[in-house]
Amino acid sequence: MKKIPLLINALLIPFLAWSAHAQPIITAEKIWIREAPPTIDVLAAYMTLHNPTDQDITLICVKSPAFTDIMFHKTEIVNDIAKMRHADEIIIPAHTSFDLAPGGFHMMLMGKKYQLKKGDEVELTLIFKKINNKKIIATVKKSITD
Ligand SMILES: [Cu+2]
Repeated sequence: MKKIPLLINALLIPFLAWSAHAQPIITAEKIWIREAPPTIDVLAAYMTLHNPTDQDITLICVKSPAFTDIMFHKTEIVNDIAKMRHADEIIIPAHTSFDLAPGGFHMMLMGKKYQLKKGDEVELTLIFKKINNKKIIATVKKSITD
């Protein structure tokens, strides 16, 4: 009988170590989607991502039940005209916050599957290189201060 607790411990300790390591370590705040007229199918999402770890973390894609496709864009001013440049991934450097905000990086939400209005909440799944996915909730707003 005395051997049983030892066996359980031997199984449990590696499991606990594994599950602690598998926790998402990125935090996201100020997560919002800019409200658009009903005829517009492409929206933009903004947020601040924080990486508290010693390693750079790479966001490789985002999925949502509300959109068919999500891409990363950066707005840049070229000859006084705002243009959007595609980015393959977003790197959040160690011990740094990364802002996705109007006029800079954003998530371009393509192919809206249903109407979204102010106050609605949309699930986004952030998919990272090397660390676990993280589900977050974005709120539809007219502006960040809305
Ligand atoms: Cu864009």
